[in-house]
Amino acid sequence: MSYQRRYALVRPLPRSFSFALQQSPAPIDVDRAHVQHERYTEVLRSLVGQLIVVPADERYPDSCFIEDTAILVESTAVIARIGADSRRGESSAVYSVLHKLQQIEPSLRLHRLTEPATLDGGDVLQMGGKIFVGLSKRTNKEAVAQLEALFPGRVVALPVAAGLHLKSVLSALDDATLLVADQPAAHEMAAPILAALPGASAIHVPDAAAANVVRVGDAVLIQDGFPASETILMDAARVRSLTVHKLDMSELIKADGALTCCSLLLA
Ligand code: CIR
Repeated sequence: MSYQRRYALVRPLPRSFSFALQQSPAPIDVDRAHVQHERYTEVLRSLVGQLIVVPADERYPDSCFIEDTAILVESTAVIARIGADSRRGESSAVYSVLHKLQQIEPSLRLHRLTEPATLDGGDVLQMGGKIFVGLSKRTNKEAVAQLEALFPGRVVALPVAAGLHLKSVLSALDDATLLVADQPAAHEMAAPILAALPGASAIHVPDAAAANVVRVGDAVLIQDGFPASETILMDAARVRSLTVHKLDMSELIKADGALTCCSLLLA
């Protein structure tokens, strides 16, 4: 399968990012976070057909984590109801941008999850034609039911036993390769995914943050600053002839952000 993406949506980091939600409070250097996010944006711009920038919004400190606002499955966009109250309003600007995109992409269909569903895009992993949904503090069973109605036979729900989101500890390098943090809870989460995908296998990395990568075309974005995981990821990339882009996202990690969370990718 092709991992090419025609569009990527990103949302610039607001100055209010210093008030982003954090599982473990740590002071954030917003200037540095801004530089890290800009670099991420520029790398992505070089890899996709068109980069769409959703306007920043100071009212939402976490809004750079645009992945949580929607899930894009082929030509269908499902607008999420984000689990955290303080973030719920983030989805409307993304809806507006996608609605506008329909003018040039008429095949793009838009749906909205409705109350009482809550879902963060970070809890959704698409791999091998399946849609894995992590049941977490942010994502509930009602969201799973609404997704099942939209994508019959493709949705697999599983509990999030570690990390904020499903993809806080795992991600897809390709349709047959799951990257998984080498910790018991992450192994537990990976098991139903691998069971649902015959022929798929896991690559384990010691650092949870490094288990989250973004695959675009023949390139992969990985976290800088995790040397033990990097050796494993570089090897996996070399075997698959992938170009590696290393990104330092240390300030975004303080707000529990991973690489996938800073973009929405449309095939
Ligand atoms: C939050 O707690 O919602 C944000 N501080 C982090 C969201 C990260 N999103 C993601 O991994 N998809």
